[in-house]
Amino acid sequence: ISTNPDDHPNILKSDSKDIVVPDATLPEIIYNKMQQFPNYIATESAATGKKYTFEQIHVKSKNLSKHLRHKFGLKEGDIVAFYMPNLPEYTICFLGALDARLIVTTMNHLYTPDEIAIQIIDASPKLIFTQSHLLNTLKSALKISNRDLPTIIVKDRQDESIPRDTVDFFELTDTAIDVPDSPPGNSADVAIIPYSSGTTGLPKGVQLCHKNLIANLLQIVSPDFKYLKEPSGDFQEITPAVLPFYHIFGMAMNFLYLYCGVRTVALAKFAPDTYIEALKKYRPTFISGAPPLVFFLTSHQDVKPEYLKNLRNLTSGAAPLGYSDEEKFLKKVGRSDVTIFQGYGLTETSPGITYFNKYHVRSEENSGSVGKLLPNTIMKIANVDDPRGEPLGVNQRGEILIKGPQVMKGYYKKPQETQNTFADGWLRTGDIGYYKEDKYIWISDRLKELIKVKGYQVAPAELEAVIRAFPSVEDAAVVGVPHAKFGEAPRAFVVPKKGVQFKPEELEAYVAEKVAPYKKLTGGIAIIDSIPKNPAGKILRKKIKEEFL
Ligand code: 4UW
Repeated sequence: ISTNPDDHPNILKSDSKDIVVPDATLPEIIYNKMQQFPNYIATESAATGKKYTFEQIHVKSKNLSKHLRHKFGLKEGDIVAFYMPNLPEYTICFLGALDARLIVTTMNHLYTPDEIAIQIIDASPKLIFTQSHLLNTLKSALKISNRDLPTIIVKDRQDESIPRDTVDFFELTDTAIDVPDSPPGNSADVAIIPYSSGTTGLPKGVQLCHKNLIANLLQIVSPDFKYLKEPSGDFQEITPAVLPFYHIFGMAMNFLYLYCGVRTVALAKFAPDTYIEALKKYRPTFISGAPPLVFFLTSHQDVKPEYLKNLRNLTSGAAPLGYSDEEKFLKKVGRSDVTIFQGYGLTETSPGITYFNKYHVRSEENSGSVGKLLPNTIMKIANVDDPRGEPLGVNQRGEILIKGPQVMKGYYKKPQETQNTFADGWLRTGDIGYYKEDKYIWISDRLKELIKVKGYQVAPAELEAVIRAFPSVEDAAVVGVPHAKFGEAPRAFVVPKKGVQFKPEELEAYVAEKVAPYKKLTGGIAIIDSIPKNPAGKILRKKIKEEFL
């Protein structure tokens, strides 16, 4: 009889054979693999057509790595920030910084100065990569945070001049310097710090180590789950990349594409015309996105089935996609040999936890399932009031807790929040779900506050702080409401100050100015008399939903 509590019969284990996670760094693993297909195109810009082969990515990121250490004097463990849209050069920045043993923190290029300042203050980066058109916003953010940062400009075009007091990215990548390589890194070093609000409160830095990222990459390409084919002869997978590289889903996909030799066409933002243009021009073999992208492909009349004639796989995640949505998409494509994969994960798990494996059979019965556990991953369904208690069994709903090599080290400089997120070594996901006899997993609800708009994170606590700063507001609470196009949208419940004339449109405009577009109050504003709270002052979001929605 086992004394290991993880051998409890209710604890779900992966169906798939364990993988071995090598003791290495992410760039070592990727550089090594890229040598198998050096002359294929690795990435290019949809807007300018600028292209890089895998060999060029290797050489340029190595040059960048050396300059970061020698020109800027950065040392292992220093943090650098990326504040830019999806660009082919993003990949060079990533590999270069990680090869130099630096830590990367990423910011959405749509962030406002306030949002950027919060992350700059928290992460204290030593240098930032950005583009000329974002410089004014960055300057405002630096003023708010009372800092100055060496700034590297990734130009859209080689002949563009760069602003004063900034450094030209291409000057660094295109000139070799004769200095030794960085000393070898450690797989337990932190590699990236993306931000996530986790189960509660404001966005926090999620420390993901090289070994976490390598584990998740190798879990996804393990024999039961691998779906991308490596280049050979005339064949190469090609994908339009609109999932933003700053967010864990787009970021991990980008690492996966490099590892599998995929030609990645970077789109700086999602606009229907340019996206459709890219489909028409490149005829992708692979598309990844959140459900709103699948709905777009299905319903937009200018997305012609012939643009999808080479499509072999589509992957959807970050929010639920039902069987009927899959059916409609396949009907639109007019072929049944397109495989749809769904996955579930979190920033805190690098991000993959579950995925459809290659034995998956689409059926009404497993509609809405997020698939099965990746190798080396175990899951416990816990009573929501007692995460340390006896694990629940088949078909019983509770909070999903995870253990695996992809689970984060912890939140950056937040020991208390880190402690609250783990229960006896298990990561608390804040999601409610269950599994069936055949080990298929469903996410049925969300225990945590997080709102997902088009798959992106909106933290109610962050919006509430913005709303409370509006002069006529006494108190506020934000919850997610269902939205036909976005999945969810934030709705504000507001208590106006006594005797003050309150105009919701003014608050809406005020918030829109302070936050990135996807965080706007697109779910509406409702005026109420008081915000339901518990005696400790915690907002009772469930009660708000029950009472007012
Ligand atoms: N169904 C329902 C889903 C699903 C979901 C996530 O912003 P984060 O921290 O991270 C993400 C990660 C997305 C992702 C990871 C791995 C993967 O394979 C894949 O698809 C192929 C997507 O979005 O938000 C994490 C939260 O997002 C919700 C859930 O609440 C989770 O805690 N979420 N995926 N398939 N809900």
